[in-house]
Amino acid sequence: MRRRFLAGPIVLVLGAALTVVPAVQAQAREPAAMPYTLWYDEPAPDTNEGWETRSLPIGNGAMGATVFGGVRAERLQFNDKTLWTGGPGVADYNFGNWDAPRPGALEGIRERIWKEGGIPPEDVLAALGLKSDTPRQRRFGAYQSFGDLRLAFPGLPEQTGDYRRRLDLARGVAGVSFTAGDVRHSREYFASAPAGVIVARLATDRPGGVTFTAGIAVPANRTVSATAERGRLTVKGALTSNGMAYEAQLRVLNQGGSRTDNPDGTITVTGADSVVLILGTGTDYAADYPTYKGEDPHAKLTARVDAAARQGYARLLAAHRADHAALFDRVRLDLGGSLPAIPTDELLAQYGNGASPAADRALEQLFYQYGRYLLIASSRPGSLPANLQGVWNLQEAPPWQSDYHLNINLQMNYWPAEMTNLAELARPLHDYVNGLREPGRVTAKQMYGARGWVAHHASNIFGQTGAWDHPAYFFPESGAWLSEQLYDHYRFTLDERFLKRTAYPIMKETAQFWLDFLRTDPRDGKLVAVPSRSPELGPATAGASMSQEILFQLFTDLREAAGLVGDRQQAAAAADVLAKLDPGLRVGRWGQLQEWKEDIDDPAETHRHVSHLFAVHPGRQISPRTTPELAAAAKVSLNARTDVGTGWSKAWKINFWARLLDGDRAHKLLRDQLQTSTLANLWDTHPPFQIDGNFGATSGMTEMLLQSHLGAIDLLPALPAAWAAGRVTGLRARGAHTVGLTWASGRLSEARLTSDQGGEVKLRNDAFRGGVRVTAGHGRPVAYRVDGDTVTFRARAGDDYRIGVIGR
Ligand code: FUC
Repeated sequence: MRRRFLAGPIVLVLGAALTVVPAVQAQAREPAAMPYTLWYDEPAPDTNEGWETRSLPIGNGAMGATVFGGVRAERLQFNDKTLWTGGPGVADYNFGNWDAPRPGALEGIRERIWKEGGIPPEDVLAALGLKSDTPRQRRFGAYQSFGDLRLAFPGLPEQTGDYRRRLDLARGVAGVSFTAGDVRHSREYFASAPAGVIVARLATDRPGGVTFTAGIAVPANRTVSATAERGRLTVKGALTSNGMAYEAQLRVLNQGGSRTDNPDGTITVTGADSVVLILGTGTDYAADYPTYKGEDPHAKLTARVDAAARQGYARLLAAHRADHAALFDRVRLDLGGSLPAIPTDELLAQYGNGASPAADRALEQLFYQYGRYLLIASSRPGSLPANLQGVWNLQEAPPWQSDYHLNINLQMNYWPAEMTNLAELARPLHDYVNGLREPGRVTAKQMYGARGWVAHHASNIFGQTGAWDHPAYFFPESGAWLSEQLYDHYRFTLDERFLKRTAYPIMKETAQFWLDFLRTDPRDGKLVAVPSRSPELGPATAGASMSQEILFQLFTDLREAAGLVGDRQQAAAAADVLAKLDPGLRVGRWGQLQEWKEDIDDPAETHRHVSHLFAVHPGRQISPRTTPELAAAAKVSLNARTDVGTGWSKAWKINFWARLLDGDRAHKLLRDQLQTSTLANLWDTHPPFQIDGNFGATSGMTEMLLQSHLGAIDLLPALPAAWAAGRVTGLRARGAHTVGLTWASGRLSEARLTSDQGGEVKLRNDAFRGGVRVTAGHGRPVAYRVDGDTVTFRARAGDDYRIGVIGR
């Protein structure tokens, strides 16, 4: 175990480390009527690996917890997204910037690149003055585990019957139940966004059956004091790294029995009928440059925990369920799946073995909704965005700091948000990007002598916008990529206020940086990024394809957005850049889409980043519908890269193949991801656990069913043979439309559409060639036009339209 727990003031009564539970009885199978439930017939082992592969996550955006489900020793490892080491609390924190400005430092590099074409990326770092920076980790910091809520039930037997541990995605509730002797025990856990706390209820079907001791253990990298007073357990202190103050409070509310505050800071309940636990956390972090420090968390935390305690369990649960369902229930997906009565780990293990296509479809449906569930649990307005592990982290030194990687990973986390009808959950991303501008201006000026703002390949919660010392990581394009995502939020929602106040100012300032950073390539007179790299591969060059594609998108979006907000000057300036900008699209000597401006792609390269296909997804420059030759080249590149890859890489490839309109190949990648990059708790694994692959897969599955990036709304654009019949409701399309689809025998039967704001709608599907009928709700006749595989009509805001395929 890497973690150490403080002995000191917290002495835990933990009972047996892990209860061995007999295999599930055949008669005690889970009812098949819970299509969105992950369930298991044993607890997660109380180890790091058990946490990663088997614990079950709950979260309310700001806080998260994972449920192990031990019978005699229950463990809820919990997190608060603001608890980080590093940052301004560390004396020499510098936001990743230089200590002294070095404008012009890159000019020599640029000269060399013009002459040599490509140079070792290490040379760029040397010119930037970045040496191998051991303090980096210390300054940059890492996301932390807050601690573990441990519940010890020493009176329970080793042997239990009918054990279940489950996570109900639709209700947003995790649970553990079993029989000990002839007493039925049940535990329920949820993370409430409205109440801002994690709630548990422990009960038995016999009065007086609940006896346990609760304690909170925290990692050793902080000071700690733990006290128990009148059923309130308080654990507080400060991180050694940066002095960040933290506090957790647990209220223990027993019905019946007795409760004792122990001098060691634990609380014992004896013989209660039921007990409600309310857990809250806080830190003195504030998303506020440059100190990132706010007030001590104690007062607000106490108020929050007490307010929740006053509500009582029934009201807390009802409010949570209503809040959760209002998001989760927006999308239904039926691929013809039918859940067999086997635990989820067995379902996963059997997936794709040919025995039960209906079980495979059920797992796919579950995995799809799990991506949505995880976003609901890890990204709520007012909290930081979902990081590399969402909101869940166990370690002091988590993989890649469990940070915000900006060269694909953070972006991928939010791919499903708009299209799966969770647009408001992207607000933490918008706020985060907005918050990078202020530190990013300093970085732009110090490192490049440029206006605007810049961030590089990874950031923390303390405004790190400077470059990292690693040669793989030179990526000033992150802000431009994030701008594309902000503008896409507008395209999906048509929220003009958001465009004017948030997206447009950010896009404009991002573009300002690029106007200063771009250079004219003396070889052909085109504007290129230099130095420029294809994430995390190859030499430092001028105009690597991904850089150019991202910038093409930025200036294209900017031109359009400037038109919308009436900024004519900016629209003209963006048009001017676009006329000179190298769009980054070239077909190379082996028919591939070139990854660099020079034709140097190695056909044997299988690197997980397939960056030059940004133009296919999430970009819009390449599609079989608009640029068939480039799309064919993209396929050549993608095939050369093979289908292997880390979890997120496979997920991205689902999106690519969907955009390339090859449903069977997209489905093959989904299958690969489930079979080789998915853990028993359905978390994506890089390896190790990394949540982007979950979000990327949900996005990819949606892209198979609906696309709207090219103007028309493309219905079932990449339907695989395996999904011959199905139904989906509640998807969102750009233009602020909600779309439902029904299909059978691999062909669309009917589409339903409602439009928030109305306007012209153009739908595309091959089946329209055979005839179509458009009707509106309330029997209103609708004028429509069929043209090949498209049907066009004017929608009225709020009306419900049916687009039926004739002959179906
Ligand atoms: C990028 C990827 C790695 C990993 C890390 C968090 O650097 O290349 O595979 O996903 O981010």
